[in-house]
Amino acid sequence: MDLAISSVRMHEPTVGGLGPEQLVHMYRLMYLSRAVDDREILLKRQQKVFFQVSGAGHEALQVGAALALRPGYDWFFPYYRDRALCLTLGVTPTEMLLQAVGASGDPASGGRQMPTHWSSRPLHIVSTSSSTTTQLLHAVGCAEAGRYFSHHPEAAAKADGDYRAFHDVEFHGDEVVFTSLGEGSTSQGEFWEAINTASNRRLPVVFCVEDNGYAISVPVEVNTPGGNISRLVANFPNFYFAEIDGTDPEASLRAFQEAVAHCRAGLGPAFVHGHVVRPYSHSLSDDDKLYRSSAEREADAMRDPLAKMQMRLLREGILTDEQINALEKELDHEAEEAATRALEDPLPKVESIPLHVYSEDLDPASSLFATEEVETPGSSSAGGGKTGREKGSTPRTMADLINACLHDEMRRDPRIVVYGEDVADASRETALSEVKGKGGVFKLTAGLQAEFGSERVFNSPLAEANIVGRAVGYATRGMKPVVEIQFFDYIWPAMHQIHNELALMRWRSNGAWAAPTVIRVPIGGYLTGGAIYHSQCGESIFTHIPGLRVVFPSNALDANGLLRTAIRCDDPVLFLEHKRLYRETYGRAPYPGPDFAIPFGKARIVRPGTHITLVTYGAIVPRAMQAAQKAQAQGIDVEVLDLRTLSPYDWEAIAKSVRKTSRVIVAHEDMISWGYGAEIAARIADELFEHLDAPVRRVGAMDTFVAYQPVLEDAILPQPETILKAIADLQTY
Ligand SMILES: Cc1ncc(C[n+]2csc(CCOP(=O)(O)OP(=O)(O)O)c2C)c(N)n1
Ligand SMILES: [Mg+2]
Repeated sequence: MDLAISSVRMHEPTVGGLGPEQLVHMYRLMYLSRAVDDREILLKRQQKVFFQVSGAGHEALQVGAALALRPGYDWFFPYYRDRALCLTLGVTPTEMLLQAVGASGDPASGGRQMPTHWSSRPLHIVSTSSSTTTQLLHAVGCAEAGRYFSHHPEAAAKADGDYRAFHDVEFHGDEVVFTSLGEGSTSQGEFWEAINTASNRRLPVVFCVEDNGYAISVPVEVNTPGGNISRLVANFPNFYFAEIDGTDPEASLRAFQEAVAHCRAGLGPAFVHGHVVRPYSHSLSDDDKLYRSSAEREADAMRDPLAKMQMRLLREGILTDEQINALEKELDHEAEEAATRALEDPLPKVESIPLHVYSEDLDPASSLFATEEVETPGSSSAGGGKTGREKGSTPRTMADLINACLHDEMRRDPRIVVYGEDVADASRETALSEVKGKGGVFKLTAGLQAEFGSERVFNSPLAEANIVGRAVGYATRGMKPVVEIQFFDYIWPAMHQIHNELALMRWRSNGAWAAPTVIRVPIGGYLTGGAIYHSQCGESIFTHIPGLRVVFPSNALDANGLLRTAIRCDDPVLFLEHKRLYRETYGRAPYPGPDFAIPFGKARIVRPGTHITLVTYGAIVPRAMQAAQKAQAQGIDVEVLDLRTLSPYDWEAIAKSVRKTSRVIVAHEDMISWGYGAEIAARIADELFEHLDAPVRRVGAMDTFVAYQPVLEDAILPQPETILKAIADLQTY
């Protein structure tokens, strides 16, 4: 009997009962998974491993799932309990233990992630985090990307000069995406956001709920009304549903084979709910004796899938006692050997820490993006030309030039999709022939759906985590999602995805995966009536996230050139668009043509001066200019520096100016305390102290939210007079 792990694949539907070879194969995988867990627990007790969470009790369900799928063909977004799943897919015990000991050879993360935080490019296991449920939306976006490529195979072609040069695309028309989670995690909103879109778009996603009855110490009935998630999801359209005994590998295999067949046939997603047990507590940091009765724990032990399967093999005469013992001994030895190899591996080098925070392949600050040129009015055709693609001389608004950039880039790059709330012209396509189209609440995406079709430009559900989570999935497949969050004030439901997933994907996978995405976000106040929930800033919260680029243009031309760089670059970018600047007279510019780009990290001297440096960005730029003009009348010559991008930012430009003027103000619209200016001011004080003739000053909003009544709004937000006063004070210091 051939017991090699890779020798028995069962992704084709099995007919009749499983044969002895298949049953032994499953037992082998289940036992090896447990043996690796036990070895890891031993290493943890010896303090050679620093965390342990096991897959014990879930093995049968997972082996059945993995055998129904095709590693390296289908796609996988598992969670931390999925050791038996990943083992069956082809992750080796050595690879698992390399991660557990934090070795440099850990192929999933190079010593950056806890054990069981899976990732394997060859097997199509996309890097997973510790956050429960975020992976489900990635699975949804991944399935959408697979479908998109199969409809548009030309989009898979590589291209030089942008992120595509570094993202190979693989796809199969009948590929399936697998994702899993615990029953407690079904309480997360993102679970419902994921099944919403999978159902609505009939996506080939298999959702697997591994129901062990507890979320750490919280029993299922506390998380799930009625105690059974299958009952709650039963009315979602297009799904295949199965609720099974997840301690029975044969039942599991059959359910997953049917689920996968449903998905491959294009009928929609599948939901397999397996009831499993958790014999080892939640993790080694937990002791379930603290909250579970002994009767309950004993009943669970009776359902241990390993013990059950062993009994079956004996009962059906498939293996003798001796054969089982020999097999288990062999597998224990395999786990032990794997541990020895893992412990021999060198530790990661401390110098490697900054690697893969951002793309190592494409630097958005590089000269590749320096096509910036000075426009000479009248030098080219008027108003952007009839096609809107020729350079023009008619000044256009920031809104126009952002919209023009989106049109240009979508024409150029078939991997771009645009979606968000209200961004389509009309979701009901039949209306398109008679209506003008919505194209975003600020009209920034107007005409994109009409030009590029509903497969590339569409409305999302009203759910911000859904928007960003799906983008992560799209981007890991090599697509370029350019999504919109309708207002900065409502970005917070997406914060978990931005902070823990989007920005971290590259670093946590040690460069194996990345999620280059553009999130466009209208931001800011000065709207007269915008009030608390339509005026927020808060950019420093995002510049505090390693891995994320943050851009904040102050005028139409910069917005056009920086958006182009954002779209072509290889990192996730938060692109902040000030609502007040969208249609202002200030900062209009002629259309600069379809290849105009501005590198990140290059400030612009908006106004040269010699007495005081004023570092700013966004809507403060025109206000600072007003203040600087008034200061000039008082004999103070202010140099105004527009940072344009906040992460990276142009330290050289700041330092050069401060060395010249010896006095500096950092001004922004956001609140002063803990704001973006605090970091810049601290660095100036730290590195340029000997060049300063006065303390570093900050100007910003009061430490409150923005009020509705214009009198209050005016007082809360910094005005040209506020800036002028700071200038005058600093000059006389
Ligand atoms: C978003 C988030 N909140 C809280 C946690 C901490 N946490 C880790 S596992 C867990 C319980 C998960 O229970 P369940 O979904 O049933 O999965 P199980 O561990 O039982 O397989 C919690 C609360 C987390 N990792 N992520
Ligand atoms: Mg659970």
